[in-house]
Order: sequence, then structure tokens, then C-alpha cells
Amino acid sequence: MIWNKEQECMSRSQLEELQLERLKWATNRVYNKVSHYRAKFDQLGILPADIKSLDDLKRLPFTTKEDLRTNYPFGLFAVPQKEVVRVHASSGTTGRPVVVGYTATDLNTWTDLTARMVTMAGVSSEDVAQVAFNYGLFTGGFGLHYGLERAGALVVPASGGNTERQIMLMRDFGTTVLISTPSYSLYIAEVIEKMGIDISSLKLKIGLFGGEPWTEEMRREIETKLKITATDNYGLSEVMGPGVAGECVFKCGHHIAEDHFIIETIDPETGEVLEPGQEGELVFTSLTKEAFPVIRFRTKDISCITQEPCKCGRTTARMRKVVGRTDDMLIIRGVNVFPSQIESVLMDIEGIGPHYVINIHRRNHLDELEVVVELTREDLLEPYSKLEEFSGYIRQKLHNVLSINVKLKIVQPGTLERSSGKAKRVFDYRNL
Ligand code: DLL
Repeated sequence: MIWNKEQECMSRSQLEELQLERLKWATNRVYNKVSHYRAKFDQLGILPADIKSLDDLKRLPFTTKEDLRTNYPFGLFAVPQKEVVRVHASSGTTGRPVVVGYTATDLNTWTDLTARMVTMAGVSSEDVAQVAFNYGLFTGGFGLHYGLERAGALVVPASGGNTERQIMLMRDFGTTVLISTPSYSLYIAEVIEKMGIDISSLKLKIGLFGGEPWTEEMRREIETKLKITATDNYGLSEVMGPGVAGECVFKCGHHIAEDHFIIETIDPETGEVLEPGQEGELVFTSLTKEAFPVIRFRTKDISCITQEPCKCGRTTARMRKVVGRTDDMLIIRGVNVFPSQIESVLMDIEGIGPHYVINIHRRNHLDELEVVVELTREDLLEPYSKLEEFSGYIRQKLHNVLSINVKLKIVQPGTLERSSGKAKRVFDYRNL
């Protein structure tokens, strides 16, 4: 089903015409209303009037997370504070968070885009949708909540945590759609099993997962455990929140809301704009946002874009699932390692659970990569010789993919910390 055919199925030329018109509007606004952008434009000697084609976008300055932090909290707002009706903040791990604002019109657009996104994934007014994202400064809870309501679903605003209660609600209310981080959905699956509930007795059929990277292997695991179709959706507070892009039922890349955002991929080293199909850092420009517009925001997320038509009939460009960030990459003894590579290997090993932790230490000037994995069954702990053999097998598999030796720690089922939000898996103790 398509939420708004007129907007989602435009021809490329129609879409580009709309984008250009909106880009002109957006650059004019930031130049005239936000001193930070005016200064940056002036530095490059570019004026809004110089934007004559979409190609001129690349002449505009990039915006980085640092720019947003420096202007904490409200320095980049393009409307007077009295017109801002909501703020959210990004999940910054260190230092000041990034605060983003919305006017009433922005909220309406956001709701429309999340409604579009959930419809794409197969949600309709027949569904009971349980939102297990936190409601708060994080954009996940409220963002999905209003979109699901607009799509007509019965929304259960469970918020994050209290897993047994989540499951009780699922059972009693007949929840058909689960909205959470992918890692939390696996924890829910685990608790369902522990509670002795037969998964087939629940009505769950769709998972709308996002907020953190997850591999295809993890998707298979979730689909098998929860007996659902698991869809991925992507977004970020700086650009809007969830609803920026999401998978349709064919799960072949995320449809991007291109009528509201222009997406570019760039070479993260040089800033050069790449062609569709080439992998690089995603950069977003908002076209319609009033309170918190962004020009060429560098996300650090790595993906690539395709404009190939999709079987669902939507004509919007799609981005490949994001499985890594430019700042996610670990350099261990000179070798580049992405956490997603480790996840892919672990997920394919029978007997190892989906929860894992990656620790990096530097001992005697040498980097050491430790992967902590959890067994799925107690009986795998014995006999010791078998466990040793198993450990050697896992180390070998990791070595095959990463080309470095990994220190492996195997822990008992249920030992590693579960999170009801975004999972924190990588701990780098090297003080680089
Ligand atoms: O995580 C927005 C969101 C909420 C999206 C719920 C989807 C569902 P932030 O907290 O600002 O916003 O974090 C944004 O999370 O730059 C990515 O690195 C990562 N991320 C978000 N969704 C995905 C995804 C929300 N589906 C940052 N796959 C982004 C991979 C994702 N990474």
C-alpha cells in the first residue's frame, strides 16, 4: 500500500523540479535567519541566488555535528522561539547533546513522513502497534507514535523497558506490530521464551526496527525467533528523526523521503560527491523544515544510493541498509575492522547468542581485540575440551573475515547486559 501516491511515485524530473524549488526556499531561509549559515555561505562567497540547479548544491558548505554542538542549545533555530513547539535531542554519548526543534508545521510533516514509512512496511488501520522506544528527548518514541496514529493503527505507547510487561501487553492487546531497536526485539524474544510463552500464540507479524545498525544475519535471527517480517528504518534527530527513510515490504533498501530531503553520498576524506551506487558518507539537506533546517549535514553513516525502480511502485531513491559509520571503524594494529563484520560472523554460529561485546585494549603498545560472546545453552559449557574446540572454531571464523587474531571470551547464557534502547557494544579502552 502507498500512503501518498502523488508524492511517492513522482517522475524523476517532477521530483527534481520540486526539490530545486524547495532548495531555493531553504537556502534563502537559512541565509536570512541563521547567522551560522550566513557566515559559512559568506566565507565561500556563495549567495542563495547562486542556487540555479540541483547541481549547485555541492557549492554549499557542509554542516557537521560539531557545528550543531557549538550552537547548543538553540543557536541554529530559524524561527523565533515562540514558534517552536517541541524539542528533541540526539543521543550524544559524550559532551553536549544536539538539540533540535520543530514548529507545528514541522511536526505535521514529520507525522506524515512516519505514516508514510510505516505504511510502506505494511502497517495499516487493522494493526495494533506497540511502541517500545523511549518517549522522551529521543525521537524514536514520539516520532513513530504520531505516524502510526496517522496511519490509523491502534497505538500502544508502551515506551522502553519493563520487558515482561511489554510481553503481557502484546499478548493481551493482540499486538501485531512491534516498534523497537533490533537489539531490544531480541531481548524481548528471549524473555518470551523464558516466560514459557509459545510465540505462535502471539499475533505479532511485523517488526519496525531502527535507531541502530544491524546486519542481515541479525534480521534472519529476529525473523526466526519472533516469527515476523522484520523491516528496517533509518533516521536521525538532526535531520528529523525516524521517517527519513525506511524499507517497504520488499526490503531492498530504504526509500528516502526525497521530496523533503536531498541525500548525497560523499567521499568522507575529500568531501567529493559520489555517483549513485558508490559507497560513501550520507549527507542530508532538509528542504521543508522550518525550525531546524540543515544544509548538507554530514551523518558519518556509510551507505550507497540507487535510483533503480522498486517493485513496490515508489520512485524515490533508496539507500542501502546502514551497517557502519565512518567513526565506527576500529583500527586494530593497522587493520580496519567494522563491528558489523564481527556481528555477521557471530550470527552465523550455532550456539552463540545475538548479544556480544567488543573490547579493545592497548597492552604493551599492542592493540588487543577481545570479543565477548554468550552461549545460548548451558550444556555447551561442558565438557571443557568441547568448549575449547568451540572457542577455537569461533576464533578461526573471526580470523578468516578480519585477518587478525581475536581474543575470545565465552560467557554463560544471560550474562551480557541487555538494553531496551540502542545497544552499546563497543568499548575502546585505548584512549586514542
Ligand atoms: O536514532 C532516529 C531513529 C529512531 C531512527 C528510531 C529510526 C528509528 P539519533 O538518536 O539521532 O536518531 O541517532 C541517529 O543512529 O546517524 C545512525 O548512525 C543510527 N541509526 C538510526 N537508524 C539506523 C538504522 C535516531 N536503521 C543515528 N540503521 C544515525 C543503522 C541507524 N543506523
